[in-house]
Amino acid sequence: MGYDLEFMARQFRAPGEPVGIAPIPVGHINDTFLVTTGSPAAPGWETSETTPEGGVAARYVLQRINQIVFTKPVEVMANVVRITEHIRAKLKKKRGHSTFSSPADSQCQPGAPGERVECPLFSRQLAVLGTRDGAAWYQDAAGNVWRMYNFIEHAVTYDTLASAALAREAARMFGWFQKMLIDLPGPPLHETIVGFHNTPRRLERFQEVVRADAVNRAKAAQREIDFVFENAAICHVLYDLVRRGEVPIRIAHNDAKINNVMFDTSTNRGVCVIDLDTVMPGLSAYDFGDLVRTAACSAAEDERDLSKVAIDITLFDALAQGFAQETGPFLTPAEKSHLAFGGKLITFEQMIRFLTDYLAGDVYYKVHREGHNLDRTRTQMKLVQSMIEQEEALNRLVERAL
Ligand code: GN1
Ligand code: MG
Repeated sequence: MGYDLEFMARQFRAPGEPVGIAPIPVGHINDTFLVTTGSPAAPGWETSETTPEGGVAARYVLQRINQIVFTKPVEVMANVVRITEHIRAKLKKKRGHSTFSSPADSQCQPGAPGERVECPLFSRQLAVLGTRDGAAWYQDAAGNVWRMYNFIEHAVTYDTLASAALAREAARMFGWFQKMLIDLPGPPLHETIVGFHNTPRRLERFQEVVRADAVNRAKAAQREIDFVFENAAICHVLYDLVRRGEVPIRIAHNDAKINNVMFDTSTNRGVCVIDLDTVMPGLSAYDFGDLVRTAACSAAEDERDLSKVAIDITLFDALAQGFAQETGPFLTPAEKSHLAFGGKLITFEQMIRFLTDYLAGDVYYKVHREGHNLDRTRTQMKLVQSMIEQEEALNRLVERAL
């Protein structure tokens, strides 16, 4: 990579001097770094508001936006600023508080280990720290676009879940997120990735890649390729409903995978939703669907032992309840009756995306081993099969939850 990370960090209005910068190896798309600053009490941007520590902000998230994926990073940032400011402003009005115990390993001096700390709710949401020139992002000489967020302290993400209580809370958070954005003023958000959940189009692209078989991998994935063609009808259902105006388009997260929600380390309560680059017009079912894909099964997205991969009814039920708690009051009947279907759709779409990338030679997702995208494809396929087998039960659980 070879970026001058310290230079990048210095472009932003984080109070204090950067004293440590380390990669955070999460996400398949952007490059993410944790920036620690010294002399944290230096006067700076909104310090007392953005951190639970009352003005001693010390950790920040620095990201380089992947511009192969997000070709219009400026539009991404315009969306992100509107979204984060709207949510924070709404929470500020509510004046809610979040209480947690200060963990022993905290670098942010929120108090002695174990001490109860209280902070305003809005301060534990993502906020964009502008540059010293007042812009929301920084463009380096090579054209890379960088941004900085506050680091949400005393909170964790999970790549997989095994507890129904956490599943419920995760789904409640993504439901809450849709609710918070229902009254976002102004024009529609930019479509940061055009056709992101356009499943018919994803299917067409898949067909092209299979036909081209550019890196000669189709043979190794024949069973998976056949499965996609046999189940291709899944791709058209929601798309057709939207076209006929039968399901409303609203602001959705569109990447509601389980590790995009943060939980408080001491209470396990949901704190905030992160990874906002794909927040744009979408369907409620996309978010519920991505939750089902990533949280209704306790195996990892790239688990090789497929006997561990199946929809767990207890986790699914918890997701349905959590999501219904926040969205039940505003979803239309057509949205409600397609929530469970969203799980199958998004998982099938993800299977198509991983398989497309495998066949194209791993050009989109970061891969960490040979055949990584094919392993991911197989878990998604197994999940779709599991959802097809249990379809009636899943629909009933959503109905009951709503
Ligand atoms: C990517 O960046 P990350 O890991 O949160 C991807 C999602 C996929 C997901 C699969 C912009 O999300 O759409 O569902 O990987 N994001 C983009 O794990 O393509
Ligand atoms: Mg992410």
